[in-house]
Amino acid sequence: DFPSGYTGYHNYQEMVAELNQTVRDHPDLVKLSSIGKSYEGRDLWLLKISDNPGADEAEPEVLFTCNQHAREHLTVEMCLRIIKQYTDGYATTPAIKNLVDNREIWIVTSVNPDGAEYDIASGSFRAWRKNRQGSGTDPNRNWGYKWGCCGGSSGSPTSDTYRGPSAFSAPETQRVRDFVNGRVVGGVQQIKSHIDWHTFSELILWPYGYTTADTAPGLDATQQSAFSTLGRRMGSLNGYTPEQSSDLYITDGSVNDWMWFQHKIWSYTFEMYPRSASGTSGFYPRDTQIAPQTARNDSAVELFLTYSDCVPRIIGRTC
Ligand code: 0X9
Ligand code: CA
Ligand code: CA
Ligand code: ZN
Repeated sequence: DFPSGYTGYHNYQEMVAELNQTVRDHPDLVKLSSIGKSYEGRDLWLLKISDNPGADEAEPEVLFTCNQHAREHLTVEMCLRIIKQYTDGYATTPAIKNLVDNREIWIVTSVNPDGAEYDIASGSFRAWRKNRQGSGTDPNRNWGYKWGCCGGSSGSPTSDTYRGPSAFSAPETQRVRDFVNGRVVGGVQQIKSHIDWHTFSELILWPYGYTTADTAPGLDATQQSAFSTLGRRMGSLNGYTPEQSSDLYITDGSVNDWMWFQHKIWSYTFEMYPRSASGTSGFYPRDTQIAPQTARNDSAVELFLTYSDCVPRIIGRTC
């Protein structure tokens, strides 16, 4: 389990308990389901937050995913924070109610529960990143757009950025892919925007990751401008640095590139606290950082949800 100094973090069982408690507290606002199982057979839980959550209403849908990378435990807390804000806040905060009533918010609190549990199983952190299939696949190099194209992943199974033997070879990315593909209703993708939460470096990143070019097939200058404008606006709220993801380094097979190219979902990566650290210590902030570092993103998340129906609206365009 989590070592001393970290017991405020949720392990898998505690995360599931929290999701079930949310269902008991707010049955009129949330619906909990599983999108399928991880490699080791853990359920990948999906919470929907909206008014009339049992109905598929004609409201823009938004997706948050957390914990693709095992050791990035703070991101699970971020998804749980969003859940708390948009359920407990519903009755008391008009802006929250307005967003919940006019969006369908999907949250996968842990995309990689096997890796996260492995990271803490011995009682001291293993600095584990990948899933637990064989020597481990990096989920964020396993997505199916430009998979393995460009030197932004490894073909070596022992590498921390191993892309897997084929695109979507990891059950975890398959399950999220199938859920997202399933949100195409009547030929129209219902999910309009997405944030994938990571740690660390305090960054807001947008596509593409596979190329350093600002525009590329499927991403024109107007779209790039909308991505960067919303990215910069969110960065001014949480103090993170906004940039194209390839400005950090080239990645291929990342979730953002697939979400954008395949579905035109406005897909960002947020890299949370801390800004810098030595070695892998940055993945392990004490639990006293959970409250401040998740609350820090409240206003950026609210702005994101506000524009999530039509991100180009932020540059005066219509959708
Ligand atoms: O390398 C990653 O997958 C992410 N950084 S992390 O330290 N959390 O591993 C960055 C992903 C950048 N996103 C894209 N290239 N789309
Ligand atoms: Ca609704
Ligand atoms: Ca809907
Ligand atoms: Zn990560």
